[in-house]
Amino acid sequence: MNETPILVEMRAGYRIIILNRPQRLNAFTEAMHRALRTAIEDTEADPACRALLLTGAGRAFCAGQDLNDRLAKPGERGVQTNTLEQHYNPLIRKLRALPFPVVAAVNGIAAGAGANVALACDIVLAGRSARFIQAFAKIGLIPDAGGTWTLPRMVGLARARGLALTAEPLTAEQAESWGLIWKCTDDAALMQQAESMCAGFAAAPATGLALIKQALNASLSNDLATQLDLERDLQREASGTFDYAEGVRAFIEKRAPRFAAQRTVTAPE
Ligand code: T3D
Repeated sequence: MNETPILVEMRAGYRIIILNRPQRLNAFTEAMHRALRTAIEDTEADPACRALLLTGAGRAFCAGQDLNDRLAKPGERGVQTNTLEQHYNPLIRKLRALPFPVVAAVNGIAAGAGANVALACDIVLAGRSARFIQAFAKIGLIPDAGGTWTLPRMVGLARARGLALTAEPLTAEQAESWGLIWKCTDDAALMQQAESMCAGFAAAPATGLALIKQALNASLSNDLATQLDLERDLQREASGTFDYAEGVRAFIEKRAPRFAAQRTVTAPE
């Protein structure tokens, strides 16, 4: 099929990446994995880009791996592990490490790895018609793309078990009330809200946001003593920036701050 599996739209200070296989609910093929990786790398390489918005075309965000690529042949188990090793695992690591906020606008079904890619983003906004489905149990797989790590931390073990073992759809409203996502919004308002959030990030102190992301990522595995040390170190870095000086000056002078236009911070090693 001749298709463009990923669309990229440029905005002032941020980019929108659209998963674009609507006829297959934006399920991942090899070509789509590769195109997404390139689109994310291009975004990261552009210092003027200070936020990323990820969404899907049509009625779905993403239905996970394209199962048409997975008609099982006996003895071909390695194909599956390769997809995780080559595509999903690097993707999840990259989304977590990008030195700017990533917003997922979940515009419909998010199933299988599609759900967990959305949940790996920093902010998840979901339209009211969206459904989060840990579809894996229905086809004999386990939640991947970080699902077994993310879910218990976000909603607790009881709900993580329920979602993973039953593969029941979770509505956007439930996802919000469980603390799995940031907000559920009317479908018609989703993209406007997501874009306005990205525009806000694009105008915010870029290094500060990158360091907040770094600190919160680390908190999930650090003990308190280690986290306090990390806060000290990252706050030292934040307080040395132009943006901090400008933020304080603007506050004292009772005017709007004019933060640096370019992002200088890179992903932590
Ligand atoms: O193998 C590895 O690499 C390991 C990694 C795995 C990662 C994973 O993500 S595994 C999980 C894969 N995803 C799923 O199991 C979800 C499969 N899809 C569904 O269960 C349902 O489609 C949904 C519940 C998501 C939505 O149902 P519904 O009724 O709203 O839509 P539909 O009619 O089922 O789907 C519409 C079309 O999209 C349909 O095609 P058609 O009949 O109109 O030609 C359907 O086949 C296609 N589609 C949906 N999901 C996938 C898909 N085609 C290929 N792969 C899909 N994942």
